[in-house]
Amino acid sequence: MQIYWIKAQAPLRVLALCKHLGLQAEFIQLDPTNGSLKTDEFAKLNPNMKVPVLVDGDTVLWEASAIMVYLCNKAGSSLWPANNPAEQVEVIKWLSWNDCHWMEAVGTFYFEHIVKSTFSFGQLDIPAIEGSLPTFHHYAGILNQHLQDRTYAACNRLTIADFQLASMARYWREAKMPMGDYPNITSWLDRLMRLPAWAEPWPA
Ligand SMILES: N[C@@H](CCC(=O)N[C@@H](CS)C(=O)NCC(=O)O)C(=O)O
Repeated sequence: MQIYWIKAQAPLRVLALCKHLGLQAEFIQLDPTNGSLKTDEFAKLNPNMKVPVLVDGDTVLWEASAIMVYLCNKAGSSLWPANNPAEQVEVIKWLSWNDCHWMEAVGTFYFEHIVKSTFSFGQLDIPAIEGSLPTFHHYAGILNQHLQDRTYAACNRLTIADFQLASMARYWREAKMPMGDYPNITSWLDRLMRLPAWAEPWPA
């Protein structure tokens, strides 16, 4: 099994999960600054020209959430509730909420403070950060309320929904996300950081 990655949040979820599940893979690091995601060869694996991409025999898969389900099925892990339709609905709700709403809420902070500095993509766009504040507070309030009496996002245990939701928010301190009013979110993020594979997801 091969996993293509760059040092960014979507592959991070997959790499952390792989490590957490103890799955072996060949990890192929690409570089978004040198055109290695824009080759014809890579476009045959993922026409979106993005990572993560998983190749396992004849299976070629893109989209981090789909890859996470694949990895859980391969490992027989309940981080994806393969045999429980009611729990699947709960996990998919949070995967979807992440992709449609939470990513938008935290994405500008993450892009401006983490992606730009990781890949030398230029100066901070302060108006963009300020413009994202209402969206941030709206959705942070919803997630904070949801986590009021919960240890994890779904199913009363760790699932792939936690990895999906936390992949940008984990950088809340460095990315200067204004989390002051959302202690349930920061406690949950700190709790996840106690998982060794989540704390150090990158291949050696
Ligand atoms: N929805 C996709 C997002 C994939 C994505 O945007 N990957 C980014 C890294 S987080 C990427 O490959 N960026 C490099 C580029 O666009 O050149 C997923 O969940 O896998």
